[in-house]
Amino acid sequence: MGRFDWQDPFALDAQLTDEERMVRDAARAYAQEQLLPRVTRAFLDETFDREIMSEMGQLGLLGPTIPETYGGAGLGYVAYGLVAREVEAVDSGYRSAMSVQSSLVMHPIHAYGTEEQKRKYLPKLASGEWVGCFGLTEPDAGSDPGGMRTRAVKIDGGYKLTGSKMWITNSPIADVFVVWAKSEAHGGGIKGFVLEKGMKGLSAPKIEGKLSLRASITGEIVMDGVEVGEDALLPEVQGLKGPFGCLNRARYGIAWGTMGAAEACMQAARQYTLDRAQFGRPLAATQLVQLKLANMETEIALGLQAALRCGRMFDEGTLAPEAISIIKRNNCGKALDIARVARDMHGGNGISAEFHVMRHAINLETVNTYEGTHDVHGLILGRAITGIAAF
Ligand code: TGC
Ligand code: FAD
Repeated sequence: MGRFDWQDPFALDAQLTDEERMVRDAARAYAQEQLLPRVTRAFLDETFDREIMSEMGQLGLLGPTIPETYGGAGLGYVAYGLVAREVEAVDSGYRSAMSVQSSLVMHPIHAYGTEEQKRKYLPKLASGEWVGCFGLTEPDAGSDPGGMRTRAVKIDGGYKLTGSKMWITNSPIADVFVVWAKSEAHGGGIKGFVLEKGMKGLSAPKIEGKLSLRASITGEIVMDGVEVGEDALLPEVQGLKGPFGCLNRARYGIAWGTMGAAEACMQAARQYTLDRAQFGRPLAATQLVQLKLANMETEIALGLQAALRCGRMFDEGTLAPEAISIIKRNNCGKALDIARVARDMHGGNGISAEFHVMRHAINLETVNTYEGTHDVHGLILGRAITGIAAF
């Protein structure tokens, strides 16, 4: 029989390649040494340090699955997931910035763009010289993006875009905007466009006063008759499968990332209850506390193993979107429960920024909602199980 390691109960480490372990260790060192020391201040002040994108770029954490020819690291999806886990162990907002750049901006340009678009945008996005954002959600179209109102109208030599996008990660600091619009010239079908900061009619006001994901910057995208050339169109995809192809990747990364946040909360709760004594003994010596830790341990072990399996299937080309819904939904929901319980186990200290657990819990409220809410992923699975769409 083997020896039980509570920090790695199913020997996840042994299921990784040397390269994957190396990437994980580099991401862990960066997250713990460079991100952790500044996150509390950033969260309290509601600021995102733009420098983080350049640092991540230098380490090869942006677009890690994009081929090296375009500035990416040419890694597999397990390595991508491992990076998300390490970054989100510090803060879901930092993982957000990274996921958007990699899966929602670099991926569509790589998968649906022209050779010129790839050469123009990908190396600068990979290095963090440019920041990207992804505009799908609108004020009146969230869970149902097919109801979007943004329109692209054909003009001489290009298109004119009008509409607005809401809740867009990174938009106020973005240089590059991947936006989705219904295009008359394409039979009203949804097409992707790459816009650039400074275009006439384009603005991206910041959304202030978020109580969650405060270390990530979020804004609107307002397009007031933005005129772009033909070269702004992503020619290789039409319809919702374009944005969904990007979301598949980001949702998969979130399944890993949320387990990183959950692990951080569990480790904090374990240490806190070992150190803190009440009624003459450590809190960790009580049955209730041990049961809570055992529940956390179980959900994290299962969630990570499922994410790893999906990563291997992603690399083999056999992963179905519905399987991603299982892990996105399960791992977000479980991480949110774990963070709330860890907050409770810290007692009064649990509400202090210094102990990190409440920041994770309130961040995970957003993560449970974006990229398809917990219930919408339930409905995606319900449709797959019954053959009936209940949206
Ligand atoms: P439906 O009829 O199901 O599908 C329309 C077309 O899309 C195809 N498709 C997919 N393709 C690839 N991957 C997937 N996961 C796909 N899901 C659907 C489908 O085959 C079809 O293709 P075709 O060729 O037949 O046209 O579309 P629906 O309108 O009924 O969709 C319903 C539903 C619930 C599945 C969908 O609307 C949904 O997923 N809603 C959630 C919206 C969402 O996730 N928004 C995310 C916005 S981005 C974001 O939150 C970024 S946060 C980033 C961060 O900071 O980390
Ligand atoms: P709604 O769709 O209005 O949902 C409200 C509630 O109704 C939810 O509980 C939902 O589960 C439920 N509901 C919806 N439909 C049904 C149904 N048919 N049956 C039962 N219940 C239903 N979007 C982007 O495009 N790009 C980004 O970068 C981005 N970043 C974000 C960052 C943050 C901080 C946040 C909060 C959001 C971000 N989003 C982004 C938007 C996000 O994807 C949406 O908020 C999400 O898809 C939900 O849409 P909604 O907010 O309009 O909620």
